[in-house]
Amino acid sequence: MRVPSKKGFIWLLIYSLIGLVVVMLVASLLHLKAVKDEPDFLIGISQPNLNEPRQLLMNNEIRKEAEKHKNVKLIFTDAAENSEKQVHDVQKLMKYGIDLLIISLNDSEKLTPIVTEVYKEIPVIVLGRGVTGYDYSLFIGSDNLSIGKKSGKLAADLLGGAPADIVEIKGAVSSRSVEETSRGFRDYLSNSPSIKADKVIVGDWQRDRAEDELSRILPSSPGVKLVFAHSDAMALGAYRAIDALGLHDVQIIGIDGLDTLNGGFDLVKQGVLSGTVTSPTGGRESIQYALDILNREKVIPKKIILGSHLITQKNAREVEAASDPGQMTSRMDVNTRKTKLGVAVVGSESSWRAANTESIKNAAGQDLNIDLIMQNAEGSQDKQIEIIRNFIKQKVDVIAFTPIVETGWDNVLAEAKAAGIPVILTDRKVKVEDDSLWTTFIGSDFVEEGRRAARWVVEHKPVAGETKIVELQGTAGSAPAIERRQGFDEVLSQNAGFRVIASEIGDFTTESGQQLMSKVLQQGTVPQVVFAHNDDMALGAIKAIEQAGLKPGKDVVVISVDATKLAFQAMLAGKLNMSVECNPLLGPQIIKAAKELATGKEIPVNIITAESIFSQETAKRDVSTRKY
Ligand code: GZL
Repeated sequence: MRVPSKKGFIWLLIYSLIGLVVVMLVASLLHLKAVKDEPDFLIGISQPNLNEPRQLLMNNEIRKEAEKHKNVKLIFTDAAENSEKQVHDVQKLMKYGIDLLIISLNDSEKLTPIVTEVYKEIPVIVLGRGVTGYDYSLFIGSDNLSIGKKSGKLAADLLGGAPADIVEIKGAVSSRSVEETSRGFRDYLSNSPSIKADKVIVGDWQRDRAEDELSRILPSSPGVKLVFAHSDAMALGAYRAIDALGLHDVQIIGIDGLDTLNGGFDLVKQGVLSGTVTSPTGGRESIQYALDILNREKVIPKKIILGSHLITQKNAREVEAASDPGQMTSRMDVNTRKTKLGVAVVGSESSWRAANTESIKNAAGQDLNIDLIMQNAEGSQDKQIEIIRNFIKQKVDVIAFTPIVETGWDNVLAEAKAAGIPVILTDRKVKVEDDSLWTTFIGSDFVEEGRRAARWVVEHKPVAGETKIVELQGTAGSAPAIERRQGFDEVLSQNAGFRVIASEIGDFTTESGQQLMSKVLQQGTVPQVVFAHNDDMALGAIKAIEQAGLKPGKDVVVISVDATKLAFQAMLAGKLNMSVECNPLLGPQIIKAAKELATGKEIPVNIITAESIFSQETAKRDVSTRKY
């Protein structure tokens, strides 16, 4: 082999060095890209205490879910039941530079200010006990009223109608979630006059405090046959007190149903508790949504309400088997066939409705694992029921529909349940005897929409004297009409100087808005404000106001709900003053929920969309961002 000349050797060395530099450069760029693609997220978790089993399990669920993601780091704090300390814990976490805060509040009122402050800088997920107001990214909790009702039913079933006194052990005083649980419990027991629940003690969520308080009152309360504790930890304390007093005819029920040693599930299997109602901690979901938020996923709900189930000595074993992943026989193998989703839409009603229907079609069309069957009820409940029955005959995997009105669904939903087909309520809720007839609700908080409308009127009071208001209601019996009116009246009743002089029933169409407003004006009354339950009726009212020779938006303030493009055009024209957002773009969440249900996965019982309000002042700025 010819030995390279000195000059040739030097060139060989130069080329080798260049090659080495290029390889190193590419490697570092790839590493940088990998690092860039996977930013590290630091998540702070602020716990009110760590002596409640529930909070400990919450942390374990958070850790377990976070371990699936290499780029997630966690910092936990424990406020030891002290609200001032929890405020300091949050401030300390902020100093560490966390990217997102997950907080379970020690006290809603005392912690709301710091949550509001933090929310101005980073996303905040509130777990379990809620804050007042809406200054947070996402709330994950349980339906306390429903849990209370389930507990009331459990108590009544266990007592079998025999006369009995009950001791209720509350978690805390003046906590909204505690009062909702207690209200649900007492609402149900109001059907059982032989049961008295006059004795109430407070256990501060602690086992030992519950034991001490109950030991104090039981000896002088011989009629007590059942103790209802707002947590299984306090229920265990109740058991220790009852056992120490040698009482054998007092039953105990709790809440949480944690599947841990001495958790409610375990205590029911041991026979210590007669039953409990599950209240999932939300720890797993908090990390899943935290990553959606940090990765800027497009659709983040405002509230996630997790389902709760009754655990008794009769069903504990089968519930355990059903919840064991090894036993879980998924309803279908999502990889082998598509999810057949039957959707019964309301029909043409408003521009909101059109956007809502389009959103579902688009989301289904973009998902290869969805086989969508969409049928139009043309505004008829009877037709909607007929469509649902057809879906049952076709053995669809999941049914989704917007109930045109709240009532009249018990039979057809019972048929769907009997056929083993989960039902998603989209946009509007139902009123049925048995809430297990539907699986999840995806939509808005209509009561809050009504409150927001009224708060705007109060803040923008058009006249010094009494403000006369005309309300144009949506379809009679529909959830949005009932609940928007409820929220509107609730806030107005807290403020003097406002009077609803007419509340007319429309049907969410432009025509009904115009007819109703004309009728009111022809009676000779000119209101200062018109509140229409949706934009379409507001646009109809605007036409009627103009026909009467008045200037909508000036002579008469007009506000509505939906915040559709038509509303923005009216606001830009100065004819509509404000519109409360009601987001129709539910398609992605509906498709996601349908696919999860089809595999037998449990999903939240309520998924509430995030919404705000839009006014004339900001319409020009916001109109370009609107998607419907
Ligand atoms: C609300 C929805 C209402 C809209 C109307 O979620 O049900 O029905 O506000 C629509 O525009 O017609």
